Amino acid sequence: MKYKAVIFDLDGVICSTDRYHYLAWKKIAEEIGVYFDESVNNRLRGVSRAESLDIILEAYNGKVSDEKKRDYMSKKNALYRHLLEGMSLNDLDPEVKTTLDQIRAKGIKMAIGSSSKNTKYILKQIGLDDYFDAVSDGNNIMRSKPDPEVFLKASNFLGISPGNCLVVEDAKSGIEAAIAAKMDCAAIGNGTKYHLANYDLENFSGLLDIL
Ligand code: B16
Ligand code: MG
Repeated sequence: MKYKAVIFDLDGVICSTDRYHYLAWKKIAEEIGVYFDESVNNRLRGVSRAESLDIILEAYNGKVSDEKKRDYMSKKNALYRHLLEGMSLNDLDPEVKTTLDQIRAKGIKMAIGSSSKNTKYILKQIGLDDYFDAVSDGNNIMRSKPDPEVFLKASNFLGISPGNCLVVEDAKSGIEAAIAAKMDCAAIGNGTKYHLANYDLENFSGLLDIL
């Protein structure tokens, strides 16, 4: 079997926290007074908090100090964490959990590869803390997607070479990161519209047809 491991993106793949990123950034964009919609939000998928703010500020005429940027980022994270607090085991789609369990039953290793610094908290909220064989996230990388670092670290943590890993992604930046890591990629949700991945999944359980 070609794939010995699957590396899952978190926000927008394992759970719908991409919606919470959108809501929190929308509030910040309103405070700054710049236009923000789903298409701007799609450019934030997979990129770090600081890079996300820079993308939002492209629409701003004027200079924003580093101190003010830190302020916006910490406000955004507080809004986002507040939304995460309301999450529970019910926010894990049964289709996702059943599919993960079936992948595990095949003897395939599983890891998370997320740009988020909130990964551990989110996994706890949906009851998946301690579920994955490895977690590579925003706390152990220097460069976020489309840089391959987060996925290469995940494959290293698992002890499985990149050529035997399949990445599952909803972000253009994430698909590009998988390609740069020389890993195959299955796109889902927003990620399918770019037709850049090896597979475009209609739903999460479609993974079982690949593995
Ligand atoms: P945080 P993923 C990414 O997570 C999100 O897609 C992206 O929108 C966010 O800016 C980034 O995490 C950083 O998140 O502010 O929680 O550290 O899609 O790579 O799982
Ligand atoms: Mg994502």
